[in-house]
Amino acid sequence: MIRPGVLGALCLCAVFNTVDSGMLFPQESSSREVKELNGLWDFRADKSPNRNQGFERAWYKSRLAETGPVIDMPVPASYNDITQDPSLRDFTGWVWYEREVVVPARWVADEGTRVVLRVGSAHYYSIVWVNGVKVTEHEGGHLPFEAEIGSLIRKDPTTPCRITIAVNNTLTLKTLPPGTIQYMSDRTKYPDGFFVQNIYFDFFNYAGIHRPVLLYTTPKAYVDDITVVTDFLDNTGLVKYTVSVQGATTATLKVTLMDKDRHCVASSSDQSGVLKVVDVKLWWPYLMHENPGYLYSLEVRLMAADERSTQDVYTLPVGIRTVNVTSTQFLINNKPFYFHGVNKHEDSDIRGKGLDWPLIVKDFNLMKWLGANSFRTSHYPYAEEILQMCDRHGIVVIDECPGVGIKDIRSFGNASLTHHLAVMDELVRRDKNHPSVVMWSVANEPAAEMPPAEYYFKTLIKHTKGLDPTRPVTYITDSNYARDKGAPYVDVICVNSYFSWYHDPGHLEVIPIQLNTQFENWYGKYHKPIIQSEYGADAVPGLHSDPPMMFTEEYQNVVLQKYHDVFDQKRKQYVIGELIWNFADFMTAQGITRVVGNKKGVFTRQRQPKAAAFILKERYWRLANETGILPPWTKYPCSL
Ligand code: GCB
Repeated sequence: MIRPGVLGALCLCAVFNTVDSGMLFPQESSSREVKELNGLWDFRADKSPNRNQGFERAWYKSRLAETGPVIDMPVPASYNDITQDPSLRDFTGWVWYEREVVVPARWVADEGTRVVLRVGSAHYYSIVWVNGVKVTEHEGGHLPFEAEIGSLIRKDPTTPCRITIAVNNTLTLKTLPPGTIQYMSDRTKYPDGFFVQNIYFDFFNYAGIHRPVLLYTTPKAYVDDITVVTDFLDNTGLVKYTVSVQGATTATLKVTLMDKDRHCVASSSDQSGVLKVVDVKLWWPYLMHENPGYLYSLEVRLMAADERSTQDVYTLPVGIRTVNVTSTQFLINNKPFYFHGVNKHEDSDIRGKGLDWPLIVKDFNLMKWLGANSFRTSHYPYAEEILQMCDRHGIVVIDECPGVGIKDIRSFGNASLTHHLAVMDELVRRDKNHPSVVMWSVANEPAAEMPPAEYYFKTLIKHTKGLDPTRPVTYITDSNYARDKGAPYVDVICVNSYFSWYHDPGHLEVIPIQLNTQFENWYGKYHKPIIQSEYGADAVPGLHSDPPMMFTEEYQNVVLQKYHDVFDQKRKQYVIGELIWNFADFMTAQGITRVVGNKKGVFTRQRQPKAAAFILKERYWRLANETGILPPWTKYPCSL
């Protein structure tokens, strides 16, 4: 039985997110300002038995500190690992954040300024108030949401602007990812009110405000969205664009495409059109070209009606490239691309899933050191700041939505599907312009053999292709090739397998035959290119044995090498990529198969290499030398 308390408020406000406006990444320009609200917020977890006291007593109406004891909470960060309180680490329910902000007087004085409050992401369900007035709510833990708050802060310009955000991490059968709340009623075993959050995925359900919160301004008439699709013909690049403007009845635009040196290469005054770029510099992946990640800048100027002054200006980075899939290849700019990359998590000590620049830059340095040219955003959309890094560095991305752990047949119902479609709308809206994103992944290891999976995935994939006809769509399967209901609808088959680990543990000798059979079966049935989207083995750093035994660094090495031997045969045919599970060790729920987290990283959680990192580095640089066009300084063996 599910008690109304924890979930009641969730259901009360379960409106689906609507995608009726753009979600351009906030940026400063001559017409826009940004004020970051990162730092310490007041925080209070609602530990009342039904988790509903905050709503019953309207904690949003006054300062949070007046409702009861508050603690300091950094934003962005997960709250779970910040204190020594075990009940907060494993908390399920509503937590409350609050911060007072001094809004620049000119923002308040100028009625012609839109002031927008934006949350990069908060896990999982959020409600936002400004000075006690609700301004928005949002379902979903990995994508941004925002609200225009200008009129509210202008009501009483003398008081500071008080922002209250309530966040609930409860997962139900209809959330993405799904989960269930289970109450234990046997009073001989469990205390009164005891319940657990069950999840069907293998990472810790970190919660809180995970990405930056900020205020930004735009003029009343503003550039609301830009969509670009790129192509090329011989030496000419084609940038098809559409600009959407809000707050103006007619829009006079100046659209200018500039190269890296800020020279104009094409321009237009139309709201949509195709810009032609002579002698185009294409966007290439890292290690595939000597100048990877080349970005043009698309400056969109919204002019006042008399065309003499600019009302709004927004500049979008644009990489010109194409993506195509054949029955045996993945083509970027019509050249075969082989994914030699990693699966990641947003995960680190203390911060949990909170965005952290030192960690992001370190991870990029490690990926480049490894010779990785790609990663999958397992198992949810990552911060847009990370995709911007990928655009600039030429790291190719398979962009995954939070459809992980869809195992219960009740999570294939209409309400779940409607929400899943809405999440894809939001994901594509946010990430459509990133050249690094080359494929959408709509789910990871769903129970794809269940009868409802066929309708579910057919609808989901068709919908995603409708949103973005330019990128292939996949989901990640671990189900049997003969029974997988969704596979006929994907463009690329992505398969996870853990031979000699979850199957035949300890028997490294089965890997060649089982992996070969896996590939032959999938290709034989579907004639689509295949990515090994996960493989690997846990290794506790510093644990050694020879002959290799499970959980030692040697065993992890041999698993990798045996998989690699088969990849080397099959990549000559139809295997188009290999993504190691995982880049780094990461936190999971506690359980008998996890020793303080999942240890399949080739780096530790603190980003130090295990022996496997060196095996992978050798291989990836060798692959890059075979498949890419490397500048001399990166020739293998490299000195990076
Ligand atoms: C998988 C999952 C991933 C797990 C991994 C493992 O198949 O997709 O989330 O962490 O296996 O290590 O069990």
